[in-house]
Amino acid sequence: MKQKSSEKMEEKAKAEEKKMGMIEVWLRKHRSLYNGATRHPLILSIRDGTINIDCFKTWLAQDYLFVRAFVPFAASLLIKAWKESDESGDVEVILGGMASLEDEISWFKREANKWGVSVSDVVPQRANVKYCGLLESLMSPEVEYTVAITAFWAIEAVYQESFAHCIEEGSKTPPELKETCARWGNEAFGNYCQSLQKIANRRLQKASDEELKKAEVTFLSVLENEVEFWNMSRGNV
Ligand code: HMH
Repeated sequence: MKQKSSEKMEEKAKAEEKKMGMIEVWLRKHRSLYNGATRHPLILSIRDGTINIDCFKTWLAQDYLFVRAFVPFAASLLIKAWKESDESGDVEVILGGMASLEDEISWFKREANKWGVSVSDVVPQRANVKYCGLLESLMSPEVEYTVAITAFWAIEAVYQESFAHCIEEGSKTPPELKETCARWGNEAFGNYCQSLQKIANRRLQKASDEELKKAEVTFLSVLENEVEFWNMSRGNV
């Protein structure tokens, strides 16, 4: 009897969490890892103007390759939204994100050129290979839309929060890096991340316990990969 009532309480707590929004629950639960990804020493060094420009160039070159791998992941997510989503509006949000990626790739090429970095000669480093491997695993049709959209949101949100921090009042970001920071730190990109978060929350609310667990593990995996990606750019491989 007692067993049953504690099970019931657990069910009730889970339902409460879902109502609140799983993303908010996870952000609270995993705050230190999330801060590790969004307030990394590399980001802090951009913000306080002490950045070693070679680290920035490494990041730029490696992120160009990452974004190229991010495009097919976005495409796979679009297919999942079309097939599995309960709301047709999801497709427009994802399609909007994909459309910006074309511009982003052109921007990377221009920016690299400006810094004397040759994008055709970039060799992916270990952390990049690993992160792109995660993206590829998430492209599998066996990965549920709910899990994939959670990952997609997390990937975009980490950059949004990181770079927005570099252009806040009082930041000392070098002028030549401000455009980079504004790419992800701007308000429109922030709103886009909010839309993704809303979609993820809506899906997670309807998810089974098993799906929820998978989405949470994937979220953590994204955060760990983001930290390693920043570490790599700083040269500590
Ligand atoms: C490593 N994470 C990394 N690169 C990016 N460009 C983004 C997230 C955001 O798109």
